Amino acid sequence: MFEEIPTARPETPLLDQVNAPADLRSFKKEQLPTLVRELREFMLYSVGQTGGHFGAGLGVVELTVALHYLYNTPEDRIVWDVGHQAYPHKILTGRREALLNIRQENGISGFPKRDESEYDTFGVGHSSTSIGAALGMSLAARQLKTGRKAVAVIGDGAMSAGMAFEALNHAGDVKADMLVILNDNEMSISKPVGALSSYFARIWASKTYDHIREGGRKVFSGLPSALELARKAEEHMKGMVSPGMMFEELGFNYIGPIDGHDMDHLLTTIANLKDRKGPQFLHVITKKGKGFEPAEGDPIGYHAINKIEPDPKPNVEKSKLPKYCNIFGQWVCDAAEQDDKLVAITPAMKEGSDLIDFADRFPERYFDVAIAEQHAVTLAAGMACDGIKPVVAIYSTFLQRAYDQLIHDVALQNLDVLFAIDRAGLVGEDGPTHAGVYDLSYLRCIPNMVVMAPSDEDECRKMLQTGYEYKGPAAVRYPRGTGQGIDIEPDLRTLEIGKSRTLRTGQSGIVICGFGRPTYDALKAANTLDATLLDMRFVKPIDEEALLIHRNAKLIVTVEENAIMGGAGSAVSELLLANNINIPTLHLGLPDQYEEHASHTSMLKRVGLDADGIQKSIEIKLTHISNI
Ligand SMILES: Cc1ncc(C[n+]2csc(CCOP(=O)(O)OP(=O)(O)O)c2C)c(N)n1
Repeated sequence: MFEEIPTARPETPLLDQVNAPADLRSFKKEQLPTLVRELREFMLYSVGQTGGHFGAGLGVVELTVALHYLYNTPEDRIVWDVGHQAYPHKILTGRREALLNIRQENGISGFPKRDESEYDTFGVGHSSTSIGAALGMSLAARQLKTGRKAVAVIGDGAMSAGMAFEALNHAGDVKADMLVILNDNEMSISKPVGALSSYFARIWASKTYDHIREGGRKVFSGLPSALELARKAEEHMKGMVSPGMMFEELGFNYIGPIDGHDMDHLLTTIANLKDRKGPQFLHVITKKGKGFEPAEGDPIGYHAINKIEPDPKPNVEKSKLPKYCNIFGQWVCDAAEQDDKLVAITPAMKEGSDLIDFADRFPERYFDVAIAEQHAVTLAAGMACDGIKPVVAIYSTFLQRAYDQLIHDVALQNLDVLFAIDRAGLVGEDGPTHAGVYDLSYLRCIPNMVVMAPSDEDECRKMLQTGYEYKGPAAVRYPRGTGQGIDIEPDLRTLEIGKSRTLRTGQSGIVICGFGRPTYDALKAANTLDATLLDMRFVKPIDEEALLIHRNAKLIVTVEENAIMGGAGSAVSELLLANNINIPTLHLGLPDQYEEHASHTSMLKRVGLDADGIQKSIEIKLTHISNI
């Protein structure tokens, strides 16, 4: 058991010999426990150097070694769900040194990625896709007769999503040759919720059955008629205790639960399952943060860690500015104090969305629905039908999962639901899988929606209250990270819907329309260029009046941290066009490509959304205009 994260690179002589899983497969079984120890220590050291996902990877070290030892990877396909647990997999698949740059600019991704390595069979980041993807691979192998095997490794948290069950249902139906490994650590990011987690706990508790079953398998293996007999006895048993019955009903052969840190047991069981026909389901119990004492004791706190600073300076205070998620966390408690109809819904992101206080103070009005974004939105719709005012706290990137529910269940019926959309914009080291850069485009085309983007923390609080009081579907999309250091009015004030504010009046004829966070960077550019700056506040309804006043502007510039296509800038152009106003416009935002991970500051610079970039783009546009 490790008690500290090493800050000096540990000696890992055995691990150093593994440059690909084929090297690992040349080891004797007896060497594997040493390899496991070295892998765990190297991972501790490496994540300490870079920061990143921590507990989940430590929990699957034995499983990762066993899978690469037994399967012929990359020919055989291992699909990791979410991918936050794939650090040991990356280390064993030729990226040991690269791990020291994980999530850094130009370094490897924090998640499996197909164009990073042939061992990364499927790109992930969002959860609950592994079974569907592995099933697709298994059916491809069937059709193309490649003989390739497919394994999905999915956590108990990720298993709570509908997608996982849709894929299980299908796999059973087509009798796919595939293995699903449920990595059950009794944790999601926080404690998992729902009947499914209680179900897993019951299976885990039914040790007697497990022993009989395992014993039966060992004794009768190789004797077909006896095996048949054992199976009958097993069916009988299931009638009494029924662990794993649900998966058997879906057409899977359920085995487990087994100890996922017992290397011998893992190797024997997986080796047995590997060549069996039909859908196989192995339930493995592991400990999140395994092998590192503080993480075993605090799996929530150690889900992910920050880089360990080599020389921490106790006097250098971290930014005291509140994060946007804290602005939301405070507002939702204040609003709940005033209105007992308010409920808050989160799809498994209690900590990330800062609903910790709310859950403590208003437990009966707090709903963690597990990783089930679609359900979160439809649940809110149902509540809104019957007099409750739901606030759905959801990350922009995860709301993508619930788009139909947003349109069909909420907006089409004009239901009174507030969406507090966090992590809108670029999200730095988390990279393109988690970027919240499409929401303005996908929200503004939905009838009935009010869509707001705050430029600072005080605006954010007011917009939340505005959306809350608005009788219909409303969304406030705010970024990851901290505000601008603006004083926050403690009262619950609202804004007039569809009204912008003018932050600066300039004489150059340039009018900049800021949407959300980049507005303050645009202000710096406006100062230099003597431009007028509107903080538009509302992407929908857009402030028509304010824009039409500037019908004779020399140049209208829009700035947003969203895809340019279909975003807030498009709304401005549509309005000008509809009013037959033909003046030069410039849309600044994100280009039509995925932005690779880096620090947020560096990404903004790359896409020209920092103050300098905004100014330069305007200057270039001005030269084009004057050349016409
Ligand atoms: C669709 C989606 N919603 C939410 C998340 C955020 N998220 C990342 S990991 C995680 C918990 C996953 O729990 P589990 O599958 O049990 O894995 P563990 O971390 O416990 O190993 C969540 C909610 C996500 N990645 N994708």
